[in-house]
Amino acid sequence: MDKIALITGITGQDGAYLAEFLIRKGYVVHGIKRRSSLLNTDRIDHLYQDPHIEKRDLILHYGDLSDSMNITRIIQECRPDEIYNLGAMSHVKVSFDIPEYTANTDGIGTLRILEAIRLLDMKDHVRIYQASTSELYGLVREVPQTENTPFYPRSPYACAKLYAYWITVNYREAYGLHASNGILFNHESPIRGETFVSRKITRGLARIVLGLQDTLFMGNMSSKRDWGHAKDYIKAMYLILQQEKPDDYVIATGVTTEVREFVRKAFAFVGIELSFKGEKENETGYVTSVNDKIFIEKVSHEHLTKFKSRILTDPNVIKVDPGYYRPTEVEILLGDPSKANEKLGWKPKYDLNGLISEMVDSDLVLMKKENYLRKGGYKILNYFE
Ligand code: NDP
Ligand code: GDR
Repeated sequence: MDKIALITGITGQDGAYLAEFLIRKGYVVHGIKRRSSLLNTDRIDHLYQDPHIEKRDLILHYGDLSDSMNITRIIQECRPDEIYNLGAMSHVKVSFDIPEYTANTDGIGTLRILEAIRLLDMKDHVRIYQASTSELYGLVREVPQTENTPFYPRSPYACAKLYAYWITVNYREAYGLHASNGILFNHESPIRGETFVSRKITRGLARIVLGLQDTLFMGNMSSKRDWGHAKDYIKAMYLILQQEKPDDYVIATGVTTEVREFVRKAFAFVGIELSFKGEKENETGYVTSVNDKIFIEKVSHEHLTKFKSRILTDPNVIKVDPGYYRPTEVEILLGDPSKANEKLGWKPKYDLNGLISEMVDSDLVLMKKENYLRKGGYKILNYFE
């Protein structure tokens, strides 16, 4: 019998990679997608199968983590062996604008799944992965952070995830559920949501070099993150559920980098050297030199000439908009993945340079397409945040 997995948040970055990974392993994957006025299944389109096909390995259900009956019914219908709870309002800054919704989805949503399993008497049959986060460490109590570092959440998102973390532990201890937390540090990819900082940078860079945008406005560039690749991190989720005993694991690379340095590295991939000057909202990132050969190879000769004349009038490609600051910031995250290394045998394949170069290349392809459409007189989307 094929194993059955249920993924909440299957339309998101991690859900899409995990679904592909599990299908390749022979699983039948069920996913929960939200009703939306526009199609929201871009990331899993390549996995989609016509509902009229008989033995499908991807089956989507309409649902929402705020709807207990819906969640209970889906679990009852598909009777999964493994549940990956990845669904969440996952943007830290946005959680300050919609704190109640975030608590309901990210916090109580987890409880709804756990209670459904208890109610359906499936606790001996199913294993649950909870998408916990390094944001739990917030105002960090120690560096690096391990499974034993105390939590200090700094946003409504992190507070909601704190509840989800502990209710997962509680159901494990109280009812013997095979329920585990993966405390994942930031992980990115070419399909990362456009408003997270990594993707905002690689997308903005691609638009700037192609003349589609003049400036990239950033928030706090001094914060530091431990960035990995989502493809590595979804493997850790799978490994966590293959363990005989449920447990909680930090998943990280063990390297931390400033946002400012991420910007600098991304621009260097297309041959642009940046320096930064000024303080806080007066800080700018300006072009100090351009390597013609790399620029032409990655972008084009035509755009090199245009970009060079543009920086003669204004070399400042990065500016700060305090609108992107958060009321409370998480300044530094650095994970110690020793436990995952030892117990799961998990090690990331990508380093930061590999991640950034893949993201830059992918966004260049995407924005070249946009540029081509624009030149042909077709409408292209605005990217307002
Ligand atoms: P995304 O934002 O890319 O995806 C979130 C998914 O959750 C989407 O499928 C979204 O649907 C869905 N969702 C949102 N609200 C609801 C709801 N009310 N009911 C059901 N589904 C909902 O996140 P990631 O893939 O990056 O992250 C996956 C999980 O891991 C999240 O829980 C996140 O908080 C957590 N996490 C992520 C980290 C990272 O660095 N990426 C690090 C640590 C934890 P739709 O597509 O319709 O919006
Ligand atoms: P984060 O990711 O908050 O760590 O949460 P994000 O990429 O949004 O921010 C990382 C850091 O960059 C700073 N920053 C900016 N951030 C955004 N989004 N936009 C900007 O313009 C900008 N300028 C600077 C931020 O202040 C922050 O310090 C992500 C999400 O995926 C969560 O769901 C997940 O739990 C954590 O990672 C681990």
